[in-house]
Amino acid sequence: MSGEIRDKITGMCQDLGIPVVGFAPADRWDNPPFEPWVPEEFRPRAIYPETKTVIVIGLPVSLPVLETTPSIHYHELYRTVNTLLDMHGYRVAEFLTGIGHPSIWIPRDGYGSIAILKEKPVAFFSHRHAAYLAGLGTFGINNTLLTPEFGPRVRFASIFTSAEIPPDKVLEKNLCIRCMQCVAACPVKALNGKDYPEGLTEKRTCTARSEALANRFISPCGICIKVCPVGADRKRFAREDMGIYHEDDERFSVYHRAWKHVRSYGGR
Ligand code: B12
Repeated sequence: MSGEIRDKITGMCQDLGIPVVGFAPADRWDNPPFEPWVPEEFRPRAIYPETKTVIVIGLPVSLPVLETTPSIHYHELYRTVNTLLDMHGYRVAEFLTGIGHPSIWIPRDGYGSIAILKEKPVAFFSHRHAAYLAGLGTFGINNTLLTPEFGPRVRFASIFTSAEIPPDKVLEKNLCIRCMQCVAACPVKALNGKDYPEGLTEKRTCTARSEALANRFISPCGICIKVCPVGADRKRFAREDMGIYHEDDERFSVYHRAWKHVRSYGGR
């Protein structure tokens, strides 16, 4: 068990500007914390048998940009964060392989097109479950993983490594406050207000909305993560008053005008 490797990876993440990183032993997948759990063939050791530890990295989704959704601005942020996640994941894996611990990067998404998702709405590996087991957060009513720093406004990628690395503890306190703002705000009513995994999004409806927005170059949707009150980022951006998302709240009309402007350009 190498604390030295852990220090090297956390140092590397700091240098790369990755604010969220966690470590989970691969055997944690074999003790389901809830049901239904990730099926066997979706677990790290089934995918890469050498895996001893899964490293999960996370990059934040900037709240003021997300607030413009659906827009070209959020679309571009999403693409940029995705590219960085994949690049960083690749680099961490190659670094570990180079120092004698064979490792592989797992892409942040893992699907070719929305049309494919409509047929089969799952990827070969779930980063949310990995992030949960690496102690980075807990599941919310909105079906995403909420973190203390960024609430659900963080995207993940994972690295499977043959190195044994001291793990993080799974978070015990549920971060979701069950305020149901995500349920109320979902434009296609894809959330049913139950806890994960019973509250799983109506995947087809959610995917259909994503497809409609993609055809207009303004995907993804992201409204369920925009309205979540959890996360220290809200305070950082002075966004603790949720009245800001009520278009008829005059106090925030300057923001509403700004979002309307951004939404009017660059997409259809
Ligand atoms: C497919 C997908 C979508 C689809 C379908 C969404 C959906 N509701 O499932 C679309 C394109 C619509 C979508 C939308 C969004 N997504 Co998305 N998406 C994914 C993706 C690529 C795969 C998810 C997956 O397949 N997991 C694997 C299965 C095992 O998990 P599961 O579906 O929860 O399955 C459970 C149950 O169904 C049950 N189960 C019971 N029987 C069976 C049988 C089988 C065969 C399986 C597999 C499971 C199963 O067991 C499982 C465990 O509990 C992941 C990236 C990734 N590779 O992880 C991102 C990901 C989940 N998405 C993300 C985000 C942020 C979003 C959006 C907010 C859009 C956005 N970026 O603004 C919305 C949120 C929608 C929502 N509220 O759920 C983030 C979440 C980050 C976070 N903080 O949690 C991820 C992790 C991407 C990333 N790299 O960060 N997404």
